[in-house]
Amino acid sequence: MTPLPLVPLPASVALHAAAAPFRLVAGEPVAGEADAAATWTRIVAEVTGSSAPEPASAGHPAPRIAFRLAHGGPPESSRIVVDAASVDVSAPDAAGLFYAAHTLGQLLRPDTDEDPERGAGTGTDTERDAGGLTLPPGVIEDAPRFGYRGVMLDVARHFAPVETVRAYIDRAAALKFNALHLHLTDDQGWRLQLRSRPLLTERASGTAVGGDAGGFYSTADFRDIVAYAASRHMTVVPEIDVPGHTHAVGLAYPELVEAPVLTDEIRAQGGVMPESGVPYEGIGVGFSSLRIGDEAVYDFLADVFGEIAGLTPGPYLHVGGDECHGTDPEDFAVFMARATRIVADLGRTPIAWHEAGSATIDDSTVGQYWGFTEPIDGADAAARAFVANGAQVILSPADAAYLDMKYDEGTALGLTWADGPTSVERAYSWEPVDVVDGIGEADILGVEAPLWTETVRSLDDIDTLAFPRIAAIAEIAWSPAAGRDWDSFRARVAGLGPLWDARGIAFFRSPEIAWA
Ligand code: TNX
Repeated sequence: MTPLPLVPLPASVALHAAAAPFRLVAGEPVAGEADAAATWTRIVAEVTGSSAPEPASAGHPAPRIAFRLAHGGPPESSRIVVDAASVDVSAPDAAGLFYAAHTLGQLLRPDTDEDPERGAGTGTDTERDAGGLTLPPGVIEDAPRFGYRGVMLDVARHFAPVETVRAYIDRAAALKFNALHLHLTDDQGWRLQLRSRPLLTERASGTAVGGDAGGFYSTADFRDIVAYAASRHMTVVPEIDVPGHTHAVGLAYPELVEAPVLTDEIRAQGGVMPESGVPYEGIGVGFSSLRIGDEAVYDFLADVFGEIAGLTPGPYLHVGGDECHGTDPEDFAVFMARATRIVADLGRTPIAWHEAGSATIDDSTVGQYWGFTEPIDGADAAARAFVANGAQVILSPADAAYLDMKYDEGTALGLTWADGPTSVERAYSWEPVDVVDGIGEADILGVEAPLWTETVRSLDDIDTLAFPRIAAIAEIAWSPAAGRDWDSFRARVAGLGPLWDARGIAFFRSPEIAWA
């Protein structure tokens, strides 16, 4: 039997196979929490392909579908009970109801009842099925494994307009991700307007990798993204990547940056050598640094992080700290200690890439591990340092969770540095507690799938690299470890093709999946 296309797999699914399904009726009213009811109405509209949700028509009896806030259960959890007569969803919070609505959305299927008496899919105006859709009867209980389930979008290598970010928020939230990490700055551009430092976007946002057009978010745009994310139960994690990845800062404030250091990696690329004061359009890393011994740099950080803290209510501010190949380790340690303390003093929790574990960072700093699923080069020791401080880690193993890797050698988009291409199976087949020795369940804040955009120029490009691997990471972040299985996953994700098509997602029809 074809399994239900549920991804991420809920904690428990008990279907009543022999019982009659619930048959949706177009425009029928939905009771309960308004936000979840609106989410549900929007999902039904997407699946039926109607541009606007059907208005509730007169003549309906009492609502048969309810989204209720009810005590009990961990945050974001829910209970769904479907029978022929009703759909009852209860949860302790609005996020739980929201995720349950998306679970139900994955379960909507065409009514296959051939009974001419019922006239499935046809009928009169008031009693017409909503596109002839049904929900299978049963009980689904759900709760997330990890509290932090992130996606990262690099808007520095290529800028993504607000509409694209909104679309990615919708896509990720539907898979129960609750954090959007925005990589807002890098060598190629500074993408967030700040009143305290206006030259950053005036002088350092105009271009992107390959000389493509740049762009930036006005503070109003950024607030819009934060609010839109909140409406989808996602928190925005802004990243200002320092002290490396800061060539663009030098276009605005040359006195704050060192001259580019030509690392072997940059030299090996040939051609695109970074030059002080000239926008960088290549994809090399590790050549730039803020001037670590200069007090003006810390005034800059206080301005930047202080202003961003005022623009976003989320608990986290990401300070970067990756790939400072040209920086002396002691200087790096001094810098990361001060940068994380500036964020902690703002009342926020700093996040840093795992390299910062080597420094005496603020104890509250969360580490983001981007080493491999089998750690090399001491990345595991760096990650353990955050836990030794009493903090947690976010796992983003590059050879599994990086959505910007090619699927196979033939993929047009993407990179291959993380131990070659990343198949869907590889993206799925890793277990968080098995990555770093000494880092167990309680030490893991969550899991994040970064999408770096050196090769990514559009929403279609994002879709092609992210889908279906983003669904694999969603399941690792959400579902109980015990129920996870590659063959089960590939069979379930196959059934999501029609829903993704209905949403306009340009997913990669990976040959690893027998698409419906
Ligand atoms: C490594 S992983 C980076 C990024 C690149 C990415 C490309 C990490 C913290 N830094 O600067 O964009 O590889 O896959």
